[in-house]
Formats: sequence, C-alpha cells, structure tokens
Amino acid sequence: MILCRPAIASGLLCAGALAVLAEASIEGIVLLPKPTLQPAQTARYADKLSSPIAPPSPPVAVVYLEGNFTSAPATNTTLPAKVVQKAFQFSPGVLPVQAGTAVEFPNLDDSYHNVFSYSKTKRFDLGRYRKDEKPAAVVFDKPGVVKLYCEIHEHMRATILVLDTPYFTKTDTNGNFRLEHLPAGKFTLKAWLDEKTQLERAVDLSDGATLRVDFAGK
Ligand SMILES: [Cu+2]
Repeated sequence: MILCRPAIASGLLCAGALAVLAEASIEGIVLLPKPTLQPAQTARYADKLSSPIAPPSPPVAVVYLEGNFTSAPATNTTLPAKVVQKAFQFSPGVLPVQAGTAVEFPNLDDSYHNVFSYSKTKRFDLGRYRKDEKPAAVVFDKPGVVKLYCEIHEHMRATILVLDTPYFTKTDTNGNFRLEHLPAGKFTLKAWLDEKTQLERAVDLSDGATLRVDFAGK
C-alpha cells in the first residue's frame, strides 16, 4: 500500500497487482502408481516400423478444483491443447482440457497414424494422415473421459480428461503439483489418476494463502 501512495495515476495498476497477490494457491503431492511396462516392442508390426517404439509416458495425475465459481476465467492452465504422435506413442499420455477446448493431433512420425475414439464423451475418427498433413482440431464440448487409440498401432493409448472447470493442472512424474490464481472460497479439490482412481478433498481457500494438500492414496 505504501508503494502505491506517491503515484495516484498508477492506482489501478497497484490494485491489479494486489488482486494477483490476493489469489489463492494449492500445492501438494499425489502418490502415483508405479509405471507399468507395456509390451509395445512385441507388437506384431514393431519390426516393420521406420523407427523404434518409444516407451509410454510415465503415469501422472490431473489435479483440479471444482465448485461454483462466480467469475471464472476461460482457462487457467498453461498446458498446450495438443496430443502429438511421436516415436509411435501419444504425447502427453494424459491431457486435461476445459470443456469447449479444441485439441490438435499432429503426427511427428514418418509413418501414417489414425487417431480415433469410441468414448461416449466424444466419438471421432481422424482417418489416416502423415506428418505433412494436418487433420482438423477436435472440440471436446462435454466433460468426461475420452480414450484415444490409433487404428494402425494398437499399443498406442492416451486419455483426454475433459473438465468442467478452468482450474486444473498435471502433476510431474513424482506427483508434485501447484495450482495458482485460484479464487477464495470453499471448493472440492480432485485428483484423477485413472478411470478407477479418483481422490478428492474439501478445501477452504483464503486470499493470498497457499494451501498444502497431499493425496497419499486410497
Ligand atoms: Cu499410429
């Protein structure tokens, strides 16, 4: 406040800075499952591919805040809305998006891929496409789980988690997460590990404070 006093003209700027400082944050850790080895190398087509199959992405959790937000932003994440195909794997293995987000599926391999999903949340089939082709982005308009597959390479798996909230992030591979620029109030913090494992905790967020929440498992 003292810093703001000399320049009345910058009053708005100071108010903005204070509003940012007043936002709540949550940080913590989610106990993640051990990575399981997919038998991708034994896929019947493995020796016919132009390059080796990369290992699948290690497991991470999606952490998000749910509740009634009075003035929520369109989005609060820095994660790109993209699932690439690279070295015959999807990357990332899990992509959280807010409902209404358009996701691109670029092919970075020197082979065809064919991304599709039969999930109830979103059904689509991009058909076969190469590196230099650009299939249309898919808009995920309904919250839920969308499982991705490749019609050509059956070992390829990924999940898009469509969320009804702008406040979400992913843990790192050690389970650490940090959610920032959150509103104050009472909400539910959820951790999504897979379709069978979801954890949640009631949280009471205060302006300017960082809450510590650890999900130690079921
Ligand atoms: Cu493929």
